[in-house]
Amino acid sequence: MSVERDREAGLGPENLDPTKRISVEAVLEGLEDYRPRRKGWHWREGANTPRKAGPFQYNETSEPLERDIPLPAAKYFGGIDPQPDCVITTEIASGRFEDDIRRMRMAAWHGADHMMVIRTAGQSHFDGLIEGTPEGVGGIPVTRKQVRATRKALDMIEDEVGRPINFHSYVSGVAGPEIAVLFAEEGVNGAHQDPQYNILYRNVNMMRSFVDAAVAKRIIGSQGIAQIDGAHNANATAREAWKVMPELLVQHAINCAFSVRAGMPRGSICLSTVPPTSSPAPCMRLDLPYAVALRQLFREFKFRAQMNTRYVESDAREATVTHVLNLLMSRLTSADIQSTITPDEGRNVPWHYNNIAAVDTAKQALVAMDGLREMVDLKMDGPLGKKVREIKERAVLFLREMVEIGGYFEAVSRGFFVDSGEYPERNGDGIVRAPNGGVGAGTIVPRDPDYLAPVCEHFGYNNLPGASGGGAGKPCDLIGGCTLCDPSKIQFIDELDEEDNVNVRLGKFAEHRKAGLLRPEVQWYADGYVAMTIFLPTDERTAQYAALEIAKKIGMKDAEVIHKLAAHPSEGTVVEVKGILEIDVDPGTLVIPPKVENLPEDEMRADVKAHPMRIVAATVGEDEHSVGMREIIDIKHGGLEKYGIECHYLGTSVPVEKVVDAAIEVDAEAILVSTIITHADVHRKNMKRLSDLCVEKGIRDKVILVAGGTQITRDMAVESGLDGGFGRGAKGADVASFLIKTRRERR
Ligand code: Z98
Repeated sequence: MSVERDREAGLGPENLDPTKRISVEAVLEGLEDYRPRRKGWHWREGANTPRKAGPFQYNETSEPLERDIPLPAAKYFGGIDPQPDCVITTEIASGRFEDDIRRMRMAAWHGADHMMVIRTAGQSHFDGLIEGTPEGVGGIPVTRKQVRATRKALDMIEDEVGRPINFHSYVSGVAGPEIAVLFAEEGVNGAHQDPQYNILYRNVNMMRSFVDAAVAKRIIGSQGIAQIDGAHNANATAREAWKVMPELLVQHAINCAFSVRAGMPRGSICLSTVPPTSSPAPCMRLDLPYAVALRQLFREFKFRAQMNTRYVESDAREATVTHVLNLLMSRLTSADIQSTITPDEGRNVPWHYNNIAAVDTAKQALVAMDGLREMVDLKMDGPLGKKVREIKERAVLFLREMVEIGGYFEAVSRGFFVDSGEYPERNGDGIVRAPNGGVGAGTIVPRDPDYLAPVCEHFGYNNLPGASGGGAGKPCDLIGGCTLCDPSKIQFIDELDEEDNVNVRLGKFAEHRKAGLLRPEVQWYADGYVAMTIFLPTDERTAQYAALEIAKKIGMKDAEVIHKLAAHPSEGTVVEVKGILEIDVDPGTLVIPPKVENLPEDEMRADVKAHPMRIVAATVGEDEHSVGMREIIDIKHGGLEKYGIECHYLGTSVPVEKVVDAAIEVDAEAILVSTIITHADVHRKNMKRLSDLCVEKGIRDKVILVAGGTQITRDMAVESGLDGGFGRGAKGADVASFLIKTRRERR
């Protein structure tokens, strides 16, 4: 889309101001006429091109973002934010698109370019398209309004970060073809579609599911929408998840072959691969051969590396380790799309910051393993190669048996799939569906002689003369254009429920927003949720109830334990509690001290090298505290010595006079005193004494005077006649930066 059209559409970088939250009202304005500005999937630009970022060389990155939030440690490397070569997914299921788009914006800044929205209602349970965004029983379905608003917001966000962003949702259930058309019309870029999913997990009639899939896949494929299959669900559902490896290959094969036959380009077909197991299982022995077998068999297709969710528990640390091990698998084999579902899956806290944490985990691990495959080879002539072959053989035998007994439908009716035995072993606990049963059974009818497909891109034939693609024109010429060819024909129906719609939801907190109040939130604006980590010196069960009692005492509503971990059966337990705190803070009433920016580290070092600096330091008065001052000085912990400052440490309980004399003796440029004890205002007296003495001895103009201590503030030190003061949390870098800046000002 051209810049001019961007502007006409009210878009462009100027439309989103990084210092302000996205305006949902602006997104909703003119939504009825909004058209997606591009269709189809977008892979990252410039992958496989060697590039530099800061001091480093990378071989598996893509084009950098224009606006981003780098990993925390980036500050040591010039603030670089290298973007891995593969697309990074974040999965959102808050149910409210007006809040989802805010989370998408945050995730995009951290490096996600695949926003997967799964609605809170099983979409496959709807028999047709739903208008509005009702929150009724069963959760929220997908609707045109939320899809369009989300795509519009993403158009704004991608301008802001400088990278196209893929929007993704799910095409399933007997409304699948209608949803596929909706997604094609509205510029959705990726979709799950797998007829086996409907059959096994949603009990849709098997024939109906495949007929619908042909139609949906053809439409998805025609728009360049990327498709993700559903094989990973077998792993997530199976009792012993690692035993379904042969079946996973079979499920991928069925969906790939069917998709190609339905007219989908191979490059749009993504396998949803999942490392089948998790530690403490020896997962590399199983996950790596599985990943290799899959990539060998399905070379021509794309890989979406899902992370293992089957064994995700409530421990965010454990889930993150699983995620990182899965990312290692992605780097050792390949991934075109990297999923980042955790660490929230196991404890139902799909919150803003968990999405961000997982995106950062993927970015961090993938960038860390840049070039791994150039350095290590997978050794195929040992246990790896043997296991790869074994998995493939089991899968081929599975397929062969399926064909021998009469095909896929027969196999499903005999419970071949999601059986907990490792094929050819069977435990008889697979999912059984009857060929003539399930939702939509008996609904397949031959097309009428005068059948005309509702949109041009359609599986199979249109029976009207000139409509089957035989003539020069398009089938929809007969009806003056379909909605894919002429988007002005799309009917936009606004929300029908007067009480349950986005405007009502926004209205509830309109005053709150206007007043600029701040209330904690995790997924919806001002939802009030917070999480609290508590350690209690008792057993797990007592700790759980004690934690809830603490939550009650601090006024937390709806408190719930979301995680607990015994440190020892009786010594202690860690408990995480979530609950609601309806506390508002007016930022206008906050006293926020001005932010002091330290000089860059290199600049400090260069300054001290060019103009050597010497200081004396001591804990003054009758004060034996030494640790704080020594931490400020010590090179190991980033103290003054790190920047080349020569430090003369005089010890503790040093009289102020002695400190000043020492400064004169060594010709110090600064005197640093630590004063922790505050009894009878002794800290203020010591600071004042230091200043007075320096004046008396005629060195006040030559020395920078600094005090530190837990109770010291800058203002207090200045009031006492010193130049600077540092309190709790101060670091050597803060003091070094202050000294160098002050010296420059005096020069
Ligand atoms: C994922 N975290 O894959 P309902 N079709 C397929 C699916 O896998 C799913 C749906 C449809 C997982 C999310 N997968 C689970 C092939 C869901 C959606 O019933 O329409 O909501 O199912 O990203």
